[in-house]
Amino acid sequence: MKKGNMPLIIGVVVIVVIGLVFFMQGGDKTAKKSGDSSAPIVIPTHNWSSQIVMAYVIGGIFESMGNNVSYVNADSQAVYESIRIGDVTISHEVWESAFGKSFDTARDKGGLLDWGDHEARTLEDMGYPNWVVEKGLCPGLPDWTALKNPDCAKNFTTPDSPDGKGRMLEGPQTWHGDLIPQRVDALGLGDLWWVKFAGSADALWAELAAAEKEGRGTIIFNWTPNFTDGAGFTFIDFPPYTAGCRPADGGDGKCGSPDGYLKKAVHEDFPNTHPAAAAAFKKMSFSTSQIGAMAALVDVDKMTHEDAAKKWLADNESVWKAFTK
Ligand code: TMO
Repeated sequence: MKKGNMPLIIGVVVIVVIGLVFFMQGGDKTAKKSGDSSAPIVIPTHNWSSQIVMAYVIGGIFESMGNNVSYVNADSQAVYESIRIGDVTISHEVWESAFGKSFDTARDKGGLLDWGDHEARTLEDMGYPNWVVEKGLCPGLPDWTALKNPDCAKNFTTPDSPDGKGRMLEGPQTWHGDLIPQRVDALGLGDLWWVKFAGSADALWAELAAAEKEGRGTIIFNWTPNFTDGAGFTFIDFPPYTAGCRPADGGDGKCGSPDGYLKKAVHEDFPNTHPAAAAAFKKMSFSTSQIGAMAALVDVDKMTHEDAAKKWLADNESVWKAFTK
């Protein structure tokens, strides 16, 4: 070997070693390929089934793109401030009726971006299983004025009812505060009805089963999309919602809930730190039947939220892979 070749050989070796180091870094951090940070995308979980399953569905989609994900259990009102300041990265189920006000407040302060709506529209309101009317327990429903009839209200009393009033079982108070008790009073129903808050979504479904077994009427808070879609549940027709009709917005409270959006939101830095994941999340849109199915895997089929998400992803590859392209 000629002495004069040494610098060339050393040069080639150095270039090969540098190339190998770059290759290996790229190999174990696949997110690099897309330009996304390896910092975890923080996804919140709340206390109703579709939201938790969808958290793992979206987390699974991000992971398939090479991203890191972490999950944090968060209060469903306070989460918008957490996203605004960057402690949480996204929200994938902003329900207009329950959370629209908290969402607007955080967006207006700056730091939280509206990332578009799902295809599904939403309704969050009081309603009843259809057998309540089939059994003649409250003729005239779903028109709310049927609730003014004392012969209706008496069929909804429970042992804990004050003065024998009919009971309405609202969801956890963190969802809507005093919205429903205020409405009951505003509509002049307070002498016949009282509102109890359930501790969890599961307590609502347990109430449906208990009332049917006991043959008494029941009115619970429920929503769509949910596993109860198409399963014989009817929402009560209250006077229509109009902007500003709620006491929290300065109104008299004599109104039902809106035909609402189901929105997505992100921290403002997300499109910079994770451009590929942010682009995929922007495209994500789930339908009423897709979201109902996510809830049913847990509430009907009794799967864990994580297993439900894995099954949903396995059964719907063509749906979600389109979001990542
Ligand atoms: C926010 N929720 C779906 C429980 O109404």
